[in-house]
Amino acid sequence: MAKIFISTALPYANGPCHLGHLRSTYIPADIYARYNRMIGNDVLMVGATDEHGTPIAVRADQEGCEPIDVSTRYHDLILEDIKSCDISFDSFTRTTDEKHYKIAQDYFKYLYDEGLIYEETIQQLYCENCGKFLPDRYVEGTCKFCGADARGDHCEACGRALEPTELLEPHCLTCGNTPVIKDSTQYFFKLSSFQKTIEDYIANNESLPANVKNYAENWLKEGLKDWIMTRDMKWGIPVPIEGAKGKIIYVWGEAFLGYISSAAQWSEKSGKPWEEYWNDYVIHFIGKDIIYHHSIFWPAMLAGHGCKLPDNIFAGEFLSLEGRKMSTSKNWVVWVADFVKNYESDLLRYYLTVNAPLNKDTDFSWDDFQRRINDELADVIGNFLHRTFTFTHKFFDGKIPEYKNPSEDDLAFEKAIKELPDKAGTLIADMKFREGLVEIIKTAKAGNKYFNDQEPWKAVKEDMQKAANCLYLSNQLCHSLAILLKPYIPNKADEICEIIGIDEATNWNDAKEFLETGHEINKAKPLFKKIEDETIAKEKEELYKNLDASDVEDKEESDEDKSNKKSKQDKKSKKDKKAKKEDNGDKMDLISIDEFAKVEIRIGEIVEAEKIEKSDKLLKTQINIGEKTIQVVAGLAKRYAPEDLVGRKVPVVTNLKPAKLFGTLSEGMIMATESAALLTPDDCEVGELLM
Ligand code: B3M
Ligand code: ZN
Repeated sequence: MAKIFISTALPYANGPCHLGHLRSTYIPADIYARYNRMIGNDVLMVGATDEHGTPIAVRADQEGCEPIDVSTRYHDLILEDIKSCDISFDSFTRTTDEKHYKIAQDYFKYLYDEGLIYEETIQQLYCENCGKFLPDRYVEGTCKFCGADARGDHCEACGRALEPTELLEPHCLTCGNTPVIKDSTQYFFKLSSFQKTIEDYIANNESLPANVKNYAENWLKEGLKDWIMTRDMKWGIPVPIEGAKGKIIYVWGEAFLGYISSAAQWSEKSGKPWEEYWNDYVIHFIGKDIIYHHSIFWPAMLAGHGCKLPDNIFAGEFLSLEGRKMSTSKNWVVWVADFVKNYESDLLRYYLTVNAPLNKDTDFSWDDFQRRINDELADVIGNFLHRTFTFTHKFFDGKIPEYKNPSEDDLAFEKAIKELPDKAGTLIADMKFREGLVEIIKTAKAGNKYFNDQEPWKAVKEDMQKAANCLYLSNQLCHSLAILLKPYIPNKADEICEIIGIDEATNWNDAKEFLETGHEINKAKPLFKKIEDETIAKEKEELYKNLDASDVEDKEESDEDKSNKKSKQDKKSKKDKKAKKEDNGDKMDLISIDEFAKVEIRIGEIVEAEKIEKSDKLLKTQINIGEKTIQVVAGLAKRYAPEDLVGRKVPVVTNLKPAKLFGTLSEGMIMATESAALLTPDDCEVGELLM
């Protein structure tokens, strides 16, 4: 049994949580924590709010209140957000706690006494109009490295930590004046002396993910410079050195200690030493914008103190919203608190996990959210659970039937059920949370197919044992889902356990045990409600209200936008496209295998086809794609009569966003040539997935 110290980046207490916080940090950390507890590891998961720093002080200035008022308000809201999403912290504290002050000051003093922090008089920006120094966010200007607009402490565009004096064309945030340069004595951390230590740490740590490694290596190439650890301002933890009056520890010089102070508070209550967890295995979950701090500053501060360095740093990439960069100032954001008012938080946990691997930027779109919830949670998982439970009640008195003389199909399905816990578990342990979930969904899909193939509704009349075997195994998969879904969607998992009539899942390996014949289950109840089109339309209307015309024009384009736009332009005229091709020789835009892999193509069988009124090109078709039938509008009418199409097998793109064509819903696309000739995959099975 391992002891695992899990931390989540400390959000600044100057705003509530939005979907980005959940996606990059809290949800992955929670899945990892819950899974590890379920396999018997001893987990300590800690977090806190980061209450110091200029953003909070600036906000308090703007609101005419004290910084502690601002940070308390948001600490409380953040705590609510976290609870509402069932993030299973063992300790969630705040950096204005007394204990945090003490730990941070002792740490600083230790480094100072070791000679790793030294004093130096430097030039700082000073606003003569406001009569104060302008650290960090009190000043804005242009990043000298990349030319983007930047704040005094950090450039969002290139991700670098900055010194205010490194800004070009600086101006005071409070009054807009150009600051002057003035001498001030500050305390520096000898970061430069850790160059080799950090290089070795990054190079030799096998667990660090590629994004963290790459960023860190690039920065290390520039050579580490000593780092100012103090500020001339009021809001913060006083520098614990005589003669440093009026100075505070820079927020990044103490926020990391929040991991430790949160754990130390937990130790006080639990009586268990947090150090045992740190010294066994420690992993930090963060957003990608703070890789620099966690891969360089923090390990150096730890090394300076003779502490063990983090075993792993997991950095979630960014989430955009409806194809645009999220912006709290423009209200282009979905707040967690608003979301959970209307939807169960498990839906959000599901969507933000399954949407994309965490090491890739991705987008939250309301339509896609609806599609995934309806098509995957409701149609695949919900449907499988529901039909199994209702059938068991209808034909087997609510009891798990006897399993005898299994057929080949039964044996294959039994094998898939038995293999699932290890398959999904290995992926989660390997930080592949999405892939673990996809494996679970895939098995439920296979469950639906098995159920269809066995046709237990017929078998009860003709071959009772066949129906019994089908329901025996289907219930075993339901049991397994109740356990394996727990790290992902804990409430739903508990509800499934309740129906099956077992205790809430706490042990991952219970999913390998089968329920006994005769075990009685409770009545089914609907677990996943479909989200209506109108509901989504309303969400979009609310959100898009926040965009004004100028936003539309100077919209920051995400890659997805660009490619959407591009594909629209490309489709605009085939002539254009051809001309472009000739112009460029063969320089067409290439797509990566990853992009291509996003397209799901299945073999479908057209079961119905009819003309669409007022269109001479379009046909409305119903296509059986294995586990369900979808409606697809296809431009085949000029070449085929509807009756000629019925019974034909065709490749179908099955994961397109549904759209309306001539007022008719289309949930996929039949693949055909430019001249509307069908491709004929005669040798394939219906439902088969193309690789
Ligand atoms: N508060 C920045 C952020 O919220 C900072 C993280 C501190 S983690 C020790 O992204
Ligand atoms: Zn000023």
